[in-house]
Amino acid sequence: MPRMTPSEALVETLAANGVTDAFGIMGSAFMDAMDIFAPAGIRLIPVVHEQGAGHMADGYSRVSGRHGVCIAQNGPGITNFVTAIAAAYWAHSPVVCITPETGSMSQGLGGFQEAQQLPFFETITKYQGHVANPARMAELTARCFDRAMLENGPTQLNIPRDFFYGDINVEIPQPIRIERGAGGEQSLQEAAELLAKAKNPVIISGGGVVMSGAVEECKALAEFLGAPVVNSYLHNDSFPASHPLWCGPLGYQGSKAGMKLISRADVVLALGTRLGPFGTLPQHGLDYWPKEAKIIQVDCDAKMLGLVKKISVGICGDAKAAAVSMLDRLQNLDVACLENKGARASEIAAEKEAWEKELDEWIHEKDEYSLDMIAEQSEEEGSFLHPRQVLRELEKAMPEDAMVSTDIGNINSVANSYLRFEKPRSFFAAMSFGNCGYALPTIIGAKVAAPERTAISYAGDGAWGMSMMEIMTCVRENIPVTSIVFHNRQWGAEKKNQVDFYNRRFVAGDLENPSFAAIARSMGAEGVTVDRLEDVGPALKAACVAQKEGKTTVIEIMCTRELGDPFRRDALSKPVRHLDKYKDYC
Ligand SMILES: Cc1ncc(C[n+]2csc(CCOP(=O)(O)OP(=O)(O)O)c2C)c(N)n1
Ligand SMILES: [Mg+2]
Repeated sequence: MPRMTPSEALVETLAANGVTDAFGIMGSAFMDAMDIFAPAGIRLIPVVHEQGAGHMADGYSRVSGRHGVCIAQNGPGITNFVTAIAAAYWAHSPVVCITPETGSMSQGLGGFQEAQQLPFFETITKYQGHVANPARMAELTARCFDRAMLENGPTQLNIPRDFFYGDINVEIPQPIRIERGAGGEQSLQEAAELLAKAKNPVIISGGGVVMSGAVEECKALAEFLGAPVVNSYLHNDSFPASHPLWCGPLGYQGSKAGMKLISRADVVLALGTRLGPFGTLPQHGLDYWPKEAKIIQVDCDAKMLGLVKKISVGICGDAKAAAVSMLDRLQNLDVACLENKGARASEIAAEKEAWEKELDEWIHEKDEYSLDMIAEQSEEEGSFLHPRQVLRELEKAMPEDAMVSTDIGNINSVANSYLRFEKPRSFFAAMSFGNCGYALPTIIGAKVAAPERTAISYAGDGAWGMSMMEIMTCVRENIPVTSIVFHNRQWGAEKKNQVDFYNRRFVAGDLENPSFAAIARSMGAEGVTVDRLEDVGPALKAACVAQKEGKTTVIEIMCTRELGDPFRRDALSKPVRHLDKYKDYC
């Protein structure tokens, strides 16, 4: 067996897994390995904050389907990763988080930058490899890479910092990539028979369709059945928006057309989705989940089957292989819904047309608070745009090859109705973890993996404040992106709860901001402020052209303080106060 140091074993295993980019901040803990990254073909992209590195690794993996890798200094560098790894966990991203730890000879003595690093990540990783002996460096590194792919999620490689040194004899393991099958024969047959009997089948195309590259197969199945296809929440890129059967996303601020159509389904095929609880909450006053329908759920993680929604058939399999198998089986069956295909096609077209018309006419929010804000702001100096109109203009100006990341916030959520994609691996929302500060670093990672595509991030002004320093990474490392900031001078999404439940008692909700365009310029990027509707589209288009020429641009759009529907009415209730001194706070 070849003789090498553990540092060499680590780096060789990274190379064997095809790693060409890693994100992080340098540190003494792993300097010995970092020293030989370049000759191994690995670029370490230095970031401003390790949370950014974790999100970049996430974005990198989401666009490429390859591993994202992040690494940092033991202790504080590693605790800075926690939020990003939790986000990657809920985005099902194969991120390998390398966490050098305090030295094995001093752990427990309370030395410098000491922490127990495994517990931090225990419930937000699919696997934790702890290098308890330097001779196992290659084996455990390889396992972290294998498991991240096998289980679609982040893994942690924890390395006591003294274990980078010494001499070991080791063979570098070859990656183990396990092919997934379509699922159990019997369940696939039951599913096909259910679909064959359906009069009104509807398909939910989920993240698994994107990850398994199953859009074409989903399309073939949908076309055969004439079934409307809705995107699962925040997977708007799981079916081409120009397709006549596409009906838009379910979930918060999703498509009314999709919701109405699924509410009438007798059989739902949930393809490549865990049917997460947040993604099917009532919206637009529609409690659309078809409680009487038979549900067929396909997920590659058997533990997700029937977890949230009652199902009739659960298929543990790859979305692509399962779609192919179900279509094959349907060819040999009498398929009831072929008889009413024409009528259903007209129904789909009519619902979509009605929703587009509603969106076109929905230029601002009409609730009392929003109307008050619009009136109040018309008296203020400066001009402020209605977010919905801005979002429509951005949609129209969006380049075809765009990758878009979105943050958490009211305007970002409203954006769900206006974000449409033609191809998968294009939309990177802050998924179920829902952390503000996600969008910019994630799109930077995506741009590193796909430099030929146009990278665009959306963020509200609050979330932007948490993440905007990574614009320095764009400039320093020549990773051009285009960032839209919805400047409404408030933590809007949370303020909406104070409007709905706390009688407009605003606590800590307002933001007096500097000019984000000026900050962008001082970081070496272009900065543009937009306060006229007609400038929105041209500003985005110009920034995308500049991006092709290597320029990062921040477009700050001045928006009114109006607010769309809240995240979730189900999670709050009207305040109850028993003590006299709080009696006015009801
Ligand atoms: C890290 C983190 N902190 C706090 C929250 C709670 N939160 C959710 S949305 C939101 C407001 C976002 O404000 P902004 O980014 O300005 O967007 P807006 O809602 O105004 O459009 C906050 C504070 C969160 N989701 N993540
Ligand atoms: Mg805001």
